Amino acid sequence: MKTNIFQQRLLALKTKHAELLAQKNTPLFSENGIYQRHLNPVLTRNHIPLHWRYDLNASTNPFLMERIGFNATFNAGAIKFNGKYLLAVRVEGNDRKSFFAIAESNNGVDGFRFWDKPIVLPQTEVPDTNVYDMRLTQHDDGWIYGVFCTERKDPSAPKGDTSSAVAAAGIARTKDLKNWERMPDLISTTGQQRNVVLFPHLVEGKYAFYTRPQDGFIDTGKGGGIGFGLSDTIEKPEVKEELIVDAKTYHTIYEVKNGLGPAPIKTEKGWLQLAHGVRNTAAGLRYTLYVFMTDLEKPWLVTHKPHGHLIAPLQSERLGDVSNVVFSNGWIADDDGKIFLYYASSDTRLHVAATTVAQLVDYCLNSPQDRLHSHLNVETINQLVDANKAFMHLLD
Ligand code: M1P
Repeated sequence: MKTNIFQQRLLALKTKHAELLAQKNTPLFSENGIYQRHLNPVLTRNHIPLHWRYDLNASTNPFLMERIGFNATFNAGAIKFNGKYLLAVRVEGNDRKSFFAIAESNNGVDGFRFWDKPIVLPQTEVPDTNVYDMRLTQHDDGWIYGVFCTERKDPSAPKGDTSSAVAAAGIARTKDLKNWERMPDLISTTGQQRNVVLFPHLVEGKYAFYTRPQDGFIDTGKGGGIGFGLSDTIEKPEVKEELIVDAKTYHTIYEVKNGLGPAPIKTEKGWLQLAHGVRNTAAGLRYTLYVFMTDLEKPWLVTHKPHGHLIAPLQSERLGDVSNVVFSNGWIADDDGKIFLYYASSDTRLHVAATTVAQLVDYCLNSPQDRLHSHLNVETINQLVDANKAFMHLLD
């Protein structure tokens, strides 16, 4: 009887899992013409390998029940490696702990499969309680760096406070994405750090980091904004000074906070940068994604910044563990100019949007800026309306 249950469930689980992994993705019509969403998420918790979840021994698991449950697959770093599209996925267990696991696809839009085991991340002297949101950078020094958030309980929290935490930038490096060497956490003098990204080149002979200084674990306080700082070495990473590249600003989509997404993409016109902006609403925080461009020689100087968000949570993306959130820390630029932008929705599952370097550069160069006041933004709309007078027949 029990063997029967085991066998029936095994067949059903294998069939459903194989169907999910074989699911093809389709680009959707793009109303804005800037990027194409895709029909299916590229990764959900159901993509997680069965051998991570089930004890497959019929004598110790006669009902073939899940022994280890997983809650979400989201916020992934991304890199093209040996011709494959690889994601360093934030996998979150039912126990709330996140870890990293590599998933691989041949085409970047479907067929993502996790490697055999999650990444084994070496620890520093003070072990991480939780790790998340790894940004991958192929650095000129030959290493692939993963910079991520490491979170630990705040040692100065008063007795009974079981929530206060300290966030810092953890750093690990690899040559094959399988074996990782841990470096010390980044030292900075500007409080807590999440959303830290390593720039791919040395700047003034130093390792360059985009940072996100903030006073507390949740509150940005006086801090906030996307920062930029230099470290003499990567073996003892420390930024002593941080310039603010893109500040949080009143009545914008990044009023409460913002943070850089993946490492920037180099183009002839400048560095393409992807970031998230956060604003408050009666329904809680709303996270959207925006793009801007920085100077080629001075990657801390913003040269172009289209108004508002590029991607906001839409339809079913709006629902999940942390609703009304899109977040990205990974994109891949192919040699032919295609860009696959991986974004997670509501801290639950991972999607892909496809675009090109040419489209995002055009978007940055030719979209109006947010002039920070309604009446000025109306002026901008009316300038377009007036310029379009000669072309109105096209809409007949
Ligand atoms: O829940 C939304 C996001 O919140 C944090 O981002 P930030 O530090 O910018 O507020 C992170 O925990 C991120 O992983 C999460 O998606």
